[in-house]
Amino acid sequence: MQSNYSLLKLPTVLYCLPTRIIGSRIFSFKEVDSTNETAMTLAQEGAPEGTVIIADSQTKGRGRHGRKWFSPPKVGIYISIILRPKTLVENIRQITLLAAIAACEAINSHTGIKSGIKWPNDVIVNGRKLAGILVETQWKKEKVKHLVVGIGINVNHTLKMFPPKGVDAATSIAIQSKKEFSREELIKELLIKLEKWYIIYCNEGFDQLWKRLQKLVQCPGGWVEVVSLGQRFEGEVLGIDKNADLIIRTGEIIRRINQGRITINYTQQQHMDAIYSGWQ
Ligand code: BT5
Repeated sequence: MQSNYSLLKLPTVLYCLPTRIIGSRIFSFKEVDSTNETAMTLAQEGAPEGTVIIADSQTKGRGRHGRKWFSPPKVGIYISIILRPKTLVENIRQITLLAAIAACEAINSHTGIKSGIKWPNDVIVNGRKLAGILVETQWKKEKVKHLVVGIGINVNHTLKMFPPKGVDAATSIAIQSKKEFSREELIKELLIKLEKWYIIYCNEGFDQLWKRLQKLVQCPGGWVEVVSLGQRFEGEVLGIDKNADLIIRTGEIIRRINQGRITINYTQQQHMDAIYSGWQ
């Protein structure tokens, strides 16, 4: 682990977590380049499952495919958790959705906001991004050795804090609820939810999570634009299948998407209105 990071005193609410695995060790930093980077290094050094890295800010917070995660101090949650599930690397999308469910549930129960999940890794509210998940892994012969679940949540940001470019359609809990919230309390809630779903996943597989997703996924019936494996197309979202793939229908063609980025263009109602007005 990089040694030039200064550790912060752990918030008291995180001392006695009612969890067995997640939060067994917590490292809290003032600033790191990326909590995922720090967690990956610790995991390689043999840190136990459930080790948590928290930072007040990140200088190189990252998203998928080299994208950046805007991580200013004092307002956001930047957290990474080391896990060692006995699973194949092809199931990583399931873990991303597991983390999205936990983040969504923690935000909703703690703040009263009604956020939802935008496949594969966003928590959104009113079409704006509130949180993002980045799962990174090391594997051997298709088996996961360890993985890091990175979660970034915009908690107390004001609109003015977001940079004019590079953070499309972002929002925060404070913007949505017109109220500030304790980041520490929210972290506690998040870790409890993560542990709950992780134990279910380890014991029973993806089934229960898939059922929960049916309530939390934002765009079934919606019309989306998909960019996946260099292809761009539009279609109607039919749902998420039990492999955590997104199912899209474009006319007669049904596609299963296992990676990519979607943009929600219409709600189901707008989609129906568009079809209806096309008939006139
Ligand atoms: C993600 O990537 O959404 C995953 C973000 C994961 C961040 C956490 S923070 C703790 C841990 N340590 C890390 O270094 N990372 C994880 P992606 O789907 O690729 O979305 C990235 C895009 O989201 C960017 O290109 C921006 O458009 C937008 N974005 C960047 N920062 C944002 C923010 N704070 N709020 C909302 N949107 C943001």
